[in-house]
Amino acid sequence: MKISSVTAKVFTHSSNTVRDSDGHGHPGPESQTTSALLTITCDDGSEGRVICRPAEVREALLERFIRPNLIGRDPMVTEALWYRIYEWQRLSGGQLSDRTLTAVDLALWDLKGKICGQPVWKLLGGARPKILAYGSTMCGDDLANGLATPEDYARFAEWMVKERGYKAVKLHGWMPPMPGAPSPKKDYAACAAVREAVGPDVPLMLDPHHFYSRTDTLWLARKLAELDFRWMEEPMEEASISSYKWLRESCDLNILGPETMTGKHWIRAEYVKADAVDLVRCGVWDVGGITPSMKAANMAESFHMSCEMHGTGAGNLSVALAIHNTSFYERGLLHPFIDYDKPKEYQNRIDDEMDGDGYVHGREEPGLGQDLNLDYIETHLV
Ligand code: XYH
Ligand code: MG
Repeated sequence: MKISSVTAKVFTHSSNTVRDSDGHGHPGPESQTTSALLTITCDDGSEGRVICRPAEVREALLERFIRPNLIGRDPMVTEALWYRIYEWQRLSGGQLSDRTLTAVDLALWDLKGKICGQPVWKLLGGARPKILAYGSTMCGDDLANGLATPEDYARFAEWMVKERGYKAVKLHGWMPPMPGAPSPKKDYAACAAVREAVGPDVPLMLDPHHFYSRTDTLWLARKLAELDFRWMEEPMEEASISSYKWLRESCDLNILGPETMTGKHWIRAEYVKADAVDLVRCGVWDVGGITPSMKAANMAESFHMSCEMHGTGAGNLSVALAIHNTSFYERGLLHPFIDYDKPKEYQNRIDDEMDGDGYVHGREEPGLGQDLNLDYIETHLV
């Protein structure tokens, strides 16, 4: 069996999320946007698929960097295929991004699952058939009854826990360009209001402004420790490993990371070696796919550390179900104005349906577990 084609189809669909100038998502008026369906096909007709951003799989990238490494190759050798493409990143002039590598790796794992007749989470080892999710809020905003005040956060967290069944909650604080952001004191006020609303036993986490100073970060970390928060992530530029080592040694709060720092599983090993974090952070779209995510997670396990997956979707869920050393699946981003459980037009089902007890289950269908509406995609091509 050999890989015979690699194609990307761009299609339109509606969205109710807008991005602010810093890239953070917020609720917005329904608008049209585009996504891409990457498909890797074998000579026996097997297909691996993933939804991604059009720019990540534009034709020039596929032709120059992806097809030369995949066409004619055995689809089962995901480790070899990942490495070949990864090594071409170095001299790609920055064109071959980790996100492009991720899209290819996820489509290859979907393909492997289809060929083997198994869900990817089981092929990876299947540590658990279901996992508790935490509700991960959108960043703060200035929308009336949205996430504009500490009381808004408290009310939404109470709904998440008491009505929707989440067993943990993570706040994204207010970030620029929101008025009054960044503000450690505002972040703390939201966290204190949420702790008051949900009680002392619900695990809470904070993902604040990502460019605080050491002193602002330490003040916030110490206040969150008083509220018995489970972790704080990415409060400072992650290129400064020594700042995270200093923070960890200066406070009692668990520090999670790195999330967005380049370097795949290698940089996560350096963070652990430097004693710069208490919990490792990894997301398939941050490190180049499932293949490197498993390496990061297994490294963390060797140090008895948790590896908490960043972001939602079938790829992150597959890894979270596959490994022992993780506690929650990040489900979101959530907002009072958005029905997260409603499938997008190109989905028959969302990737991460959650039951009333707060669990997201691994699916038994072969592949990543995406349930795509291919007819919709074919009839809405750009
Ligand atoms: O919008 O800055 C942000 C969030 O931090 C986003 O990057 C992401 O959802 C995240 O960090 N989740 O943990
Ligand atoms: Mg984060």
